[in-house]
Amino acid sequence: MYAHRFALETAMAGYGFGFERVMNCAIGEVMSITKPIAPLLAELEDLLGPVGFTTDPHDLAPWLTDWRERITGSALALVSPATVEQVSAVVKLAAAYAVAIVPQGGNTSMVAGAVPHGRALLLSLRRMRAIRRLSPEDNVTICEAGVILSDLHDAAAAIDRRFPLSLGAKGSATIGGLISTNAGGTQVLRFGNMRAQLLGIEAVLPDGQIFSGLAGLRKDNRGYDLAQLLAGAEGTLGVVTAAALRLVPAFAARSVAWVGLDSPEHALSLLRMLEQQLGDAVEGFELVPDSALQLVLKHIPGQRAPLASQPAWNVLIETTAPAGAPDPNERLEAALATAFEQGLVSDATLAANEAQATALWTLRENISEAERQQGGSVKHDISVPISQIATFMAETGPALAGHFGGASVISFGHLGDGNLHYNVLPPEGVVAKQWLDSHWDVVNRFVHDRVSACGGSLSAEHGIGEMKLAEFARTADPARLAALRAIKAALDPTGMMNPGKLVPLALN
Ligand code: 2HG
Ligand code: ZN
Repeated sequence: MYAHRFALETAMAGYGFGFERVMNCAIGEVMSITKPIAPLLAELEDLLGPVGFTTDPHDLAPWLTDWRERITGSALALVSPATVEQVSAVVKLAAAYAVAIVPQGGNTSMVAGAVPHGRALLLSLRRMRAIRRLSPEDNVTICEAGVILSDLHDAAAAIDRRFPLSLGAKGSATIGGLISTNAGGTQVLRFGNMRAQLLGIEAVLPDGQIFSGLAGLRKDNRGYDLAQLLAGAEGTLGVVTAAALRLVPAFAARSVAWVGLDSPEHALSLLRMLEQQLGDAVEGFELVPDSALQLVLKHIPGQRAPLASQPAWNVLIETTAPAGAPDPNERLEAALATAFEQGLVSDATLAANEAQATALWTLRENISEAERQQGGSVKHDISVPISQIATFMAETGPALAGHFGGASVISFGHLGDGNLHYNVLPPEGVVAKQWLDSHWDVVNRFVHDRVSACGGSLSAEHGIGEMKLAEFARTADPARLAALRAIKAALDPTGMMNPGKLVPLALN
């Protein structure tokens, strides 16, 4: 679909897999010239064996297209090392043969952050799935990069702890991918994003060295923080192989409510009121417009609307309580009753048990999937100062509809973080795919310009990947871009790590 803009490859056929010239334009340097590929593949096969190495197109195919099915790439091979030493050996071999490395976890990126192109090895971390340590004394876990998020949730629960980050893709997203994108999700309000959970990292740097920082120290001021540098780096500075992550106490009880209201302004007032009354018991506060709920009810089997009244806006609220604290249901119910009297809330239901609580979260967590089944959208993952959200929404939606012939917006998500998924759907009656292809860039620019005018960000939690690279380059402060490029060039001078993602090409 998209031409690959960053790796120029000139095949010089005739020698086994051919000679290729690779220019990594992401940092504007020639990575290397002319090396045959066949001996590299033979060495990788020797190193990793049949379980860890394949060039079979059927094995590669599922991992070459991004989750949104907009970009399909290619790779020389899929390599799946089982240890950090093997990752290091793979990186050294790739460097010696001037081949790029594209690390991949669950392939759930919303911005095509892990699609390889051309002369690249797709490096899957999915075989590195050990939870090396779970310590209730330290409140720390050491997890390998391929651990699936929901498996970590289960493991922490077994020792009466919690890993306090969750999101819709928890059944397939991996710890390495979550770190590499500095993922957010639905508990950032109380616990912060992935960077806030990170106490240390093990990673293979572009020269093949293994950096091991897994002591799980809560304080460590030895200069630049490599763990935080690799978090959100999208695999462009090295391969995250394991991490030390913080755990928090398990809660004794939770209360989950689905609340109907008239406007995002009311939702924000409700959040501030709940924070006053319930403090940091408020863990989740997710904005869901009726349009998003209707898509979920249409496309996801077995769902039903939580409220009979069909309000224009909803919020999903979760509060928790530790052992011995007052019943969170009673506290939330009382707070919502006050909100009702104040005219902030029009309708509400509280989950009566865990099954109902899970059913309410299922509605929220399936918005992306429902939108995908509807035919997709031009997605935006924006953040603006919280106080400007309501105005931003009130002005941008009608302006978009006017400008783009009835295009509509589904705007949902993490209101308390100032982070909206501001997704633009094609007008009624057009062929969705055609409309999306022809309007993608112009709709992006329209929305991002308004976000920039508010001092906001075009990527709150999904990263830049390949899909947002051009817009990032267009809108970013030159000083930010210069620093990004300098860091990239210092740690990965040949540009072999996930080229064409995150770091825009310098135009001289
Ligand atoms: C969510 O909050 C995810 O559900 C996905 O970040 C957002 O699909 C989206 O736009
Ligand atoms: Zn989100």
